[in-house]
Amino acid sequence: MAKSILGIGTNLGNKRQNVERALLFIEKCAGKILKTTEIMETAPFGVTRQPYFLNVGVLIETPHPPLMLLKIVKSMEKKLGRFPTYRWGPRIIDIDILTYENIKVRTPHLTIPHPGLKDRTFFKLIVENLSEK
Ligand code: PH2
Ligand code: MG
Ligand code: MG
Repeated sequence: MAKSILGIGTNLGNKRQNVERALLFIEKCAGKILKTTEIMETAPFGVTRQPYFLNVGVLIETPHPPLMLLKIVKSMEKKLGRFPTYRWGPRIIDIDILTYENIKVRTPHLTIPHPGLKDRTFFKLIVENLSEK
């Protein structure tokens, strides 16, 4: 079993419901939820002319290795109704793998720790809040 921190983001439709549904999917498909952060209202990063986001962090205990976890996350996003827009554009749901144990991963489709940790305050807050001291 491994611990991983996921970041959920949503800025389309019923955002609170999107978060609730994502948490149910995560518990069902990705691993046991150990802890979540508060739901944060955040200003859009990257492309600023779009609705504000709800972001929440989730610490899970998962049996799945990183690339398998990515596959599961992508399939959950699809089941939750995500459709393609553009880079940094609006989305019903986005589930990102922020950390996975202390492991570094670098493949064309997955980088861990998430590259956005460098410049997104809400990602930093999530990881600080959910990392065990
Ligand atoms: N995700 C993005 C782009 N911009 N802004 C906020 N506030 N929250 C996000 O989760 C977010 C974003 C691309 O994944
Ligand atoms: Mg993202
Ligand atoms: Mg994503």
